[in-house]
Amino acid sequence: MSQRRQFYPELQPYQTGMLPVSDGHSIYFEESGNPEGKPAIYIHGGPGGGSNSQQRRVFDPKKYRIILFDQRGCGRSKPFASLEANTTWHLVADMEALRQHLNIDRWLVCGGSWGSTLSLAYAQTHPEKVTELILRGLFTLRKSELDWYYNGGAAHLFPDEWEKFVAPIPTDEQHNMINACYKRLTGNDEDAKIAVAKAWSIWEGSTISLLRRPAQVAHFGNETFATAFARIESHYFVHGGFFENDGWLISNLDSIRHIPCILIQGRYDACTPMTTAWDIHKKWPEASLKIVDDAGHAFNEPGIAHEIVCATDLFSDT
Ligand code: STX
Repeated sequence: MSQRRQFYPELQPYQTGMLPVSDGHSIYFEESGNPEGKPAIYIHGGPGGGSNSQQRRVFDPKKYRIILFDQRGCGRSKPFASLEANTTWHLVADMEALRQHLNIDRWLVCGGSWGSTLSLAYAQTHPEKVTELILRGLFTLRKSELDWYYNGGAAHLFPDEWEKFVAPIPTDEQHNMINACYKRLTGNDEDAKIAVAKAWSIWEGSTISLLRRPAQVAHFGNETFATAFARIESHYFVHGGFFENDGWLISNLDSIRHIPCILIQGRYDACTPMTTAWDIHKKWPEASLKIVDDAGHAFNEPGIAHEIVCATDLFSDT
C-alpha cells in the first residue's frame, strides 16, 4: 500500500465566537486556516458529540477557510445538553444563520456519521449553498440503522461491550434500549442519568474503531461529554431524526445529485454499517464511493483520514 496521507498539522483558530440563534440557544463557532481561502464547514457527529481540534486538520490551511461549530446543546454551545428546540431542522437553520453571519455565499460541506446525516439534510434544504459534499461513515437514521446499533445487531460483534451497555437497564426493558435510556436520560434520578449516559457513550466509544483504543473509551466515559452525547443522541433517535418518514433522506437524493460528492466508508464500520453508503451509492452513482478495507467508523482511522484529506485536496482548487 502506498504512503497514506495524514491530517494537516495542528492549528489554532484565528477567530472564535458565540452566535445567538433561536429559542435561547447560542452556538460556538470558530474559523481557522486562510481567511481568504475557500469556505468549508465541518459538521461533527453524535448528534451531541461536539467539534474538536482534530477536525480542523482535514483541510489544507493555506487553501481553506475552515469553519467548525458545536451543534445546539453540546460542546461549548449553550445551554448545555438542552433538548428544547433541538431538532435537525433547527440545526439546518443554525448552519444558515452561521453562513450568513460569516458572509459566505457557498461552502464545501464535510461531515461524518451524524455529520453526514446533517450534511445531507442541509444540502437537500439549501442545495444552492453547497459547492461540494464529503461524507464519511454514512448514516441516515433509518429504523434499520438504529436497530442494528442499539437493538442487537452490533451486539453480535461486541457481546462484552453490549453487556456493559445494557447493565444499568432492567432486563424487561432491554429489548428497546433507545427508549429505556431516553427515559432515564430525561428523568429526575440524577444517579441513573449519569450511569446510563456513561454506559451509552462508552458503548459508542468502544465500538467505533476497528482496533480498540483505551483513550477513546475514557474520553467517551467523561461525565460531561457523555451527558450531552447520550441525551442528545437518544432524543434525536426516539424522534426518528425529525424526518417526515423513515428513509426520507435517501428518498430525496435527486435534489442534490448535481453536487460533486465523495462518500467515504469503512468496510468494518460496526456503528453505521456500509449498507447505508451502498444504498446511497446505488441511488447516486455520480458520487464517488471510497471503501476503506481496513477501517471501522472513526474519522481518524488511518485509511479514513487518508481518504478525507485526499477528498478535501481534490476540491481545494475548484
Ligand atoms: N452516532 C454516530 C455518530 O454520529 C450513532 C458518532 N459516533 N461517534 C461520534 O459521532 C463522535 C466520535 C463524533 C463523537
